[in-house]
Amino acid sequence: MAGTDCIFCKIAAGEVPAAMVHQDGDFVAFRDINPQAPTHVLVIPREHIPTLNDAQDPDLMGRMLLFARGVAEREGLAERGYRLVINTNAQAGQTVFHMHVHVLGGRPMRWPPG
Ligand code: DGP
Repeated sequence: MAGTDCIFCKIAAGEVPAAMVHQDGDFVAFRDINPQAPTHVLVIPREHIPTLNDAQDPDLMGRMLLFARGVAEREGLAERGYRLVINTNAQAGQTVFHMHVHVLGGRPMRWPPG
């Protein structure tokens, strides 16, 4: 069920515009409004799952990971390298409570992340 007033549910439904990258029946990929790297794409499940802590379906989560990998491939990042990030809850900096995978690439990444 869609989260009422969830911005990412609205993007998935086409009710709020976003720079779409790729989508299928289960997932949507669009460009982050506040990019932190030359390529910064968000991958979301169409299903409203607030955080990774709420995820139940291992098949859906596995396919989301492979979908994100496919986005990295489409963006030409696979060989150079890219980073997938799932911020979960406040201390990790999650601000939108519809779980999402950040696909970041196009510049060298530091470790550890801040
Ligand atoms: P996080 O901090 O992990 O919850 O990341 C949320 C990201 O979502 C953040 O990088 C900015 C992005 N974002 C928030 N609102 C919108 C929006 O309306 N459109 C797009 N494209 N990105 C958004």
